[in-house]
Amino acid sequence: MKDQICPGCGITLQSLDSQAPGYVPKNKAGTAVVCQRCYQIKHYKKITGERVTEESNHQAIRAATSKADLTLLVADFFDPEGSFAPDWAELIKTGGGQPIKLLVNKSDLLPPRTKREEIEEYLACLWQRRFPGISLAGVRALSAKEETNIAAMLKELSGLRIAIVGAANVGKSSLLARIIKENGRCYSQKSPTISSFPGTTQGITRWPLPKFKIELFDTPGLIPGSRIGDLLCAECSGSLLPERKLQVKSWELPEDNAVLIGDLAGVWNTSTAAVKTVIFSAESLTLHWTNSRKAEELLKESPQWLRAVCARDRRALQYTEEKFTVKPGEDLYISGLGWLAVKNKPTRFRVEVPAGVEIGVRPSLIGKR
Ligand SMILES: Nc1nc2c(ncn2[C@@H]2O[C@H](COP(=O)(O)OP(=O)(O)OP(=O)(O)O)[C@@H](O)[C@H]2O)c(=O)[nH]1
Ligand SMILES: [Mg+2]
Ligand SMILES: [Zn+2]
Ligand SMILES: [Zn+2]
Repeated sequence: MKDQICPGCGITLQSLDSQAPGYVPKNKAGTAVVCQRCYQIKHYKKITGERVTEESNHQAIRAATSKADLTLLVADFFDPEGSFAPDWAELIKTGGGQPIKLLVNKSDLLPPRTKREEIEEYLACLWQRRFPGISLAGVRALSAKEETNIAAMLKELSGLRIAIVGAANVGKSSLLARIIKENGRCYSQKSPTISSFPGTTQGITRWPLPKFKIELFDTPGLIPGSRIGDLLCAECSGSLLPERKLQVKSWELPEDNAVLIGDLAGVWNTSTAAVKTVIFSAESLTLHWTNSRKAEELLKESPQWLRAVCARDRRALQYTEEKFTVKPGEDLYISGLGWLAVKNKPTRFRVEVPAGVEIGVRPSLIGKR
């Protein structure tokens, strides 16, 4: 079994340590299709064992991009900031100067009428700000889940070896699975492991696809550490991913009132007037509007009906407070959780979020700028 790779996640298989990555029971060795971890994910939707280190992820990405002619960097439109951690610049810049294309995934979640071009333009601008000096050879918004025209996209990549890289959970393996499906039957026994747990892919897997005359490398996802999910256990992190169209809720929020985003964050209107707000978040989160004092209490008490994560994760979160003024045409974003836009006038907000989560004000991601 020496140097045998799990086709689901790319880890080197071993039968010596059941707790270490790549474990396959001895009696299954040789016949096992995937490692025990992939097996548990695929059949029981459970995650077991330790994750490989971030250093090992970096090594895998360096190895894959150095072998490839092109890098496809996958981003999640729902969390642009969490898709581009500024300290990845050195890693993303390929040694041989191979071109980099940006794919903005999960566009099936966009509210109706939002144009994909808007998202493409937005993420290309953010790219320039976060990775100055690293140019993009193209950007395209798509949905690994629902894309109907992958073949057209792949035509222009014919003849290339391509490394798929990006943050954990943006949908790299899902995109690969979509392409494999389109390629035809020869890979029906094998497919990359996909799950809502961050860190599903643990090493490099290689996929020659004769129909499209391309060879793809899937790689482990990077963990920026600044997304809300990065502070949670794998199950809770996955449960915060939006699965259907985003929840978009409008409120006339009076002064001294607040909106709670589950029991994970609170946004207080500290201006002297009411403001029309729009919140974009995953459909699974309870959004609750109440007065200032009640909001404080609820965020502290974290009642079951508001609860978004397990009690253990919730206890470990340390809260911090920041203040922002948000103008029409801007969003107040909380990485991995969603964002709030204001409609009629600039408004001051006080925000309580778990320390370590990136928050800030940006030009509106969706809607007129
Ligand atoms: N709505 C939607 N969900 C998607 C899409 N692509 C992937 N997902 C979901 O995103 C989650 C992560 O998908 P993966 O393909 O495992 O992501 P990954 O980038 O390979 O993650 P790692 O292997 O952990 O780095 C899963 O719950 C997928 O179902 C998409 O186009 N739309
Ligand atoms: Mg993956
Ligand atoms: Zn595996
Ligand atoms: Zn948890």
